[in-house]
Amino acid sequence: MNNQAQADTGVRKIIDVVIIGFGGLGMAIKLREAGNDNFVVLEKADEVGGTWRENSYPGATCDVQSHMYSFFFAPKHDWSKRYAGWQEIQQYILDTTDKFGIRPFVRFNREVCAMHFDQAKGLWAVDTMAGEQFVARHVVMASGPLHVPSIPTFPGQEKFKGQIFHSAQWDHDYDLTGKHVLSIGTDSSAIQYAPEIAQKVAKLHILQRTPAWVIPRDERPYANWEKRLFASVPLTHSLHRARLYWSNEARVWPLLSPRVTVVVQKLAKLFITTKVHDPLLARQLTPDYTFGCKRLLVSNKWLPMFNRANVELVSVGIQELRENSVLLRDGRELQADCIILGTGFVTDPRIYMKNFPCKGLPGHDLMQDWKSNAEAYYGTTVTGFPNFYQLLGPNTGLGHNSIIFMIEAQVHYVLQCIKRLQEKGADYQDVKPQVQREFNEQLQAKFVGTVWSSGCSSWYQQADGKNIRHWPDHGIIKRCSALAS
Ligand code: N01
Repeated sequence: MNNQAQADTGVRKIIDVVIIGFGGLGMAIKLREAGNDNFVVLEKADEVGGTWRENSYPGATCDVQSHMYSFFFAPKHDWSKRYAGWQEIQQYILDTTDKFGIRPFVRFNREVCAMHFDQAKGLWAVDTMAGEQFVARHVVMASGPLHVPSIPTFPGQEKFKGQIFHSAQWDHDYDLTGKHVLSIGTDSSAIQYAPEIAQKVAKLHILQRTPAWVIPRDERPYANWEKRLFASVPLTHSLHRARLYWSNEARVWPLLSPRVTVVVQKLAKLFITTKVHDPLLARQLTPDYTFGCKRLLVSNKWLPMFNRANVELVSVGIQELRENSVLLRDGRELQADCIILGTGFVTDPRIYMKNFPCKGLPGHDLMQDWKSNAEAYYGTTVTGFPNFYQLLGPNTGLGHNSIIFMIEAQVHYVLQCIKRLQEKGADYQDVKPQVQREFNEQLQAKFVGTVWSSGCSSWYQQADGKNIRHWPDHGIIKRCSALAS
């Protein structure tokens, strides 16, 4: 921290809870609801929104239904369609922030650069790049796991005269109309933007390293009468949410049970062959790994896009970039005005942390503790880091249902921890190493026999193959467990 800045601002009063990142909106709302106004939200940017502020590529949509991708305690009755676009989701976040009076608690342009726990005082000191230090009893890390774009470089890149940008850093000033575009990656982001830009570019080459399993999207707009009904008869909204919840929850069966996987995988193959006219192309787009082992993609537009005359699948890697083209490893040279990187995000075990030192009890630095193995208790509390909570931490991802649901369960758990500490009158509480270890042993045992243990590799795993991303069970069980702990 800058000494001058520290002298200027001084050390702040003790705050009860510092929330880092705007994934903590639900946490902030629930703290207020519990009568706790002694908290701040540190936000690195100048506006709230997180993922939905940053990912503005064409077609950016949530692949979870809007009524499930919103807080139970902050419903929006008038979602325009089943899967809202990023603008509508971002507007929901802005509206919810204001509706619950959270904006005054947000400190914008405060990127956290270090934090450490003072054991003698039982307090966290949180330093920001802006030069302030916030001293707090509790810290909730809510900055999301996928935030640093993974940007590959290629031989000869310095010669390339065209445009290169990442899906999460979309260049909206660059007009793709009539351009020759090479798009790299065939996962969640690429399958959303590629069908949109295919309609305006002259040529779109899609570079595929690994095909993805894609399932249909049950999309439709909501009629005005439905919006009015949801708003005026809350029970109908609750029933609609319940229906969506259980239909999503049903999707976990193929992931947990190999026998069901086989059947669903056949249906997914059928989906490819019915949507892609060219049988050879359909084969190239069919994964050779078990359905659900990597993230399942939801789209009605991705597969039919390959029937377009101006779209071509490329299944070999890049040899080098040239001034106006890309040379492939098979010797083909593709004209290219623009390269779009749908290449995802940096995903080592520290994805759950920002790249800054976080020092807990003596001998504990989270960047080191999680260097090769990210573990937490219920994905939330971490041994050696008292009064520290992580939203969407290790093994809290759901492949089949809404992460907002997981956040709600975690927020409830954090509130319980805070209340318990107050009741005990203690300075801090920490998860016993043995409790965390046993929890994680049981959790990892649940992966055995599921699709996630079927051999494919993905960013769900750390170097030794251990899955540190997924909750290997039903969402409902997660919720009950989190509440009981
Ligand atoms: O990134 P990804 P994403 N050369 O890492 C390929 C969330 N999300 O941005 O599979 C060639 O999944 C890579 O190939 P391979 C969601 O959690 C949510 O698409 O590694 N190819 C893969 O095809 C998601 O999981 C929504 O062989 C390269 C792709 O690029 C997460 O974001 C929407 C390469 C990267 O896929 C990330 O999705 C969008 C290289 N050098 C995203 N490097 C919702 O709707 C990478 N690839 C909620």
